[in-house]
Amino acid sequence: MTQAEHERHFNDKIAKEIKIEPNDWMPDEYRQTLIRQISQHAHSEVVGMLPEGNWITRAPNLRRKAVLLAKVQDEAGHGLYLYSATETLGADREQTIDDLHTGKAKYSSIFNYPALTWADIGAIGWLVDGAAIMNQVALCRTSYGPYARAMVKICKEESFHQRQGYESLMKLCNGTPQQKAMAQDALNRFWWPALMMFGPNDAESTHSEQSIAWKIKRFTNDELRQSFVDATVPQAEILGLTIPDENLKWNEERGHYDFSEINWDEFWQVVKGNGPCNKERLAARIKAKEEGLWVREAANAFAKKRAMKKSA
Ligand code: BYC
Repeated sequence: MTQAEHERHFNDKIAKEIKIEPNDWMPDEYRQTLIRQISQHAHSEVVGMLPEGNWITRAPNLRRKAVLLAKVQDEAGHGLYLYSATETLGADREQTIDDLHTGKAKYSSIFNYPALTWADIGAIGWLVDGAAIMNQVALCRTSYGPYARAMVKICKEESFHQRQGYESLMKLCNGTPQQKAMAQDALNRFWWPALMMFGPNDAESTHSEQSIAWKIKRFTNDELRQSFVDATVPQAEILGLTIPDENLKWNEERGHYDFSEINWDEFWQVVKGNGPCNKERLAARIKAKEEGLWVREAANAFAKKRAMKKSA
């Protein structure tokens, strides 16, 4: 096939909602966009284990500890499916991880904020996993097969994560005044960073237009952010908590909540590496890679030994 025929065939598949699979011809920019987005998504899952992992030993009881442990393990699994999905596009996993460690690759801004109290763990489940689901349910229909299929399983688990966070906050909100105040404080600190997870405004989003044309993204950043606000405000009301935005108001005409402008300066500062925990997060990942070297070396040596035995 000529280049033009390949392109026609590819565009035809996208138009007919036929998934693009690893061995199919695809434009190089489509491949690079997917490698960028999926690897950054994988990094977010793995770095996302850090703020919560920090609370496993301090969970208030055995049940909460078991649930948190399971959630953090799920995030590790999500990272692994997603790194595998990038490998189906020809990316080298080692290189992908090095790009995170050198600061070349991004990961979600949200994980550069600290989890200061136990209520933050509830708020992360409710808001951070809630925002993640809003974005990821749409990605179950993304045009690249391995990414779409990974997202189906990930969304099922994220849904449990969101519920456990909400249930944990519900308990605090029905507890002592101090516990409720702790929940409110967590909401105050996590609300705006959660809205930032959806990325820059559509006018500032460099990749959205092309990614939507290729059906990698199904909705724009602002559309998903609005859906998240609309779904989350009633949940806050049930908890009896106040969303920290004095301009938050139901707009009858639009059929959506209006809300204040995000502090974009803060967002870009965090994305550029100047958030409260950026340096700490990367240092933790680099340390984990160095300390795990002997495991990878042992596994490789064992695999080599087995292969030699087999061929003998
Ligand atoms: N943080 O053109 P745009 C989770 C970057 S983890 C940092 O709109 P795009 C979980 C963007 O990369 C949730 N950077 O980009 C885990 C681009 O820079 P580059 C993670 C951001 O890709 C543990 C530039 O800004 N979810 O679920 O079209 C516990 C311009 O943006 C951010 C995913 O990764 C940000 N928030 O749209 C709990 C979902 N936003 O790459 C939960 C998959 C934007 O040109 N990813 N940037 O250097 C996506 O859906 C899209 O990549 C985004 C951004 C909507 C995030």
